[in-house]
Order: sequence, then C-alpha cells, then structure tokens
Amino acid sequence: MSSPLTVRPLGPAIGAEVLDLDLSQGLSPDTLVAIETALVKHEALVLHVPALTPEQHLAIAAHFGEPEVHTFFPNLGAGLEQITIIDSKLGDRADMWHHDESFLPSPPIVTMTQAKILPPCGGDTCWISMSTAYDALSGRMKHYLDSLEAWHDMNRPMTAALRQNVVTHERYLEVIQMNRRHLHPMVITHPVTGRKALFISPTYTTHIEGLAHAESEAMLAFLHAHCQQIQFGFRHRWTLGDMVLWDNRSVLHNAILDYQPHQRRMQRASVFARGPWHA
Ligand SMILES: O=C(O)CCC(=O)C(=O)O
Repeated sequence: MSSPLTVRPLGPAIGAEVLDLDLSQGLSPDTLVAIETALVKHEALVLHVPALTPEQHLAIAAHFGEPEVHTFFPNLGAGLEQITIIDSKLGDRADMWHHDESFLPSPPIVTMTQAKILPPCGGDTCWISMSTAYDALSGRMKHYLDSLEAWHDMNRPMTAALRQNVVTHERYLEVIQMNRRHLHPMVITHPVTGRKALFISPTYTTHIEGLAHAESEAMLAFLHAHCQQIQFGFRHRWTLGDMVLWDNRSVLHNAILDYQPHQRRMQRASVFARGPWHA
C-alpha cells in the first residue's frame, strides 16, 4: 500500500521531513502508521504542523505506546498531563548528548517536541544516529561491544550541574536520593528494523560493567568521540510549529544553548513501550 505522506530525506544517515501532513483532515490510522514507518527508517522526523493541537500531539504519542507523565517538568494539566512544557525561562536546558531517561529500566522509545516560542536565531537541536555509528565500527570492535553492559546514572549530570551552579543543593539532594540508575546492554537491537545501535551517552553512562576504571574510561572516550563524528549527525533549525519526533532507541540528541537571554519554549511528549523496549 502506498504511503499517504511524502517523506523527504534530509541526510543519508539520519533525518527526514514530511512535506504534506494536512491536520485539517484529522489523523487517520494510515497517517499514524506512515509517520511511524518514516520515523523508524530515518530515526528523526520533522513535521511542519503549526496547527497541531495538544490533543493531536497526544494522539500521535499514544500511537507509539504509553505517553509518559514526566516526573520533573510542568505539563498542560487536566487531561493533557502527558504534554510537558520545557521552557528556558524556567531554567530548562538539554545541552548535552543523551538518550531520554536512559537511567530507567525501560527508557522512553520515542520523544516528540514542538516549538512554541523560539529565539530570533539559535536553539537548534542535533541528533546522532547511533545505528550508523555502530555500523561504522570494525567487525572485531562490534563483536567485543555486543556482549558488554554499561551503567546509566541520573546522578552523573546532577553532579555536573551542581558543580556548574545550575542546580540548588536541595534539588541535587532530592534527585540523588531517587538513586535512578540502570545497567543496559551497550548495543541494543531495534525491535522493528533489527538494526543494532550503540546505547551509551556522555551524559548518563558512568562505566562499563566488568572493566577496570581506566579501561572503561578509555573505551567510553573512544566511543563518544567516534559517535560525535559529523557524518552521523542531523541538525534541525526550528520554525515555529515544527514538531520533531526521534527514536530514542536509535539516536542521541542535544539542544544547543546559544540563545540566552532569549526564550525558547517547547511542548513535548515521550512514550514508553507497551512491550520490551528493544529486541
Ligand atoms: O528542546 C529540545 O530541542 C530537546 C530537549 C530534550 O532533550 C528533550 O526534550 O528530551
């Protein structure tokens, strides 16, 4: 069956945009399937949807799984608790390479964020295809990494934030006491495409299980530098009303913080898998 949407790739490794999503026609099941197919293939997908309602945002999220009620961020309230507000005026920032909440046992599989207020320029978001980065490793390195696991710990960025004076000590203690950490495979297999992807980030990954400290540090430093090569990336310059969806199993992302003192406000939903989050 042909897709009801026209999808244009924005890069050979990662990124695409939908050219003709018409929300006045509603969101049919075929349209939702076409969005999912394009997302899984291109890993980050831009929709140009200034008319998107929060209800439609939630409907797209619910197509992928269970929309998350986020623990930390404010939301749109009654009936729309799963639509989170991320606003630089509230001190929100995400200028670090990360998978969303990889410290959870089952992290979100998809996140989708829409630009509501943008600075005059700047505030772009970048993604890295961790499947393309994995593919580019040698066969022997892939084989070595395939059997390893690494720890993801929310305390890592909190400690960095405390040192940079961007969180209060009270907030730091509150988060540290939650002790949110989890051991994940360093290479995960996508349940739909069967593609393998590296699952590590400089934000949350603290160490590789079973390696000596120096070995783990050296291996992670190599892998982070490897993944951040420009050819594995995709950068989106936002226009008001754009929504980008990303596949949290396949990509890292980083929202550039280069627009202060201007405001940047996003509305966001993230989605938990209804079954296992990776194959
Ligand atoms: O604001 C953005 O562009 C992305 C922020 C982010 O990291 C997130 O929503 O998970």
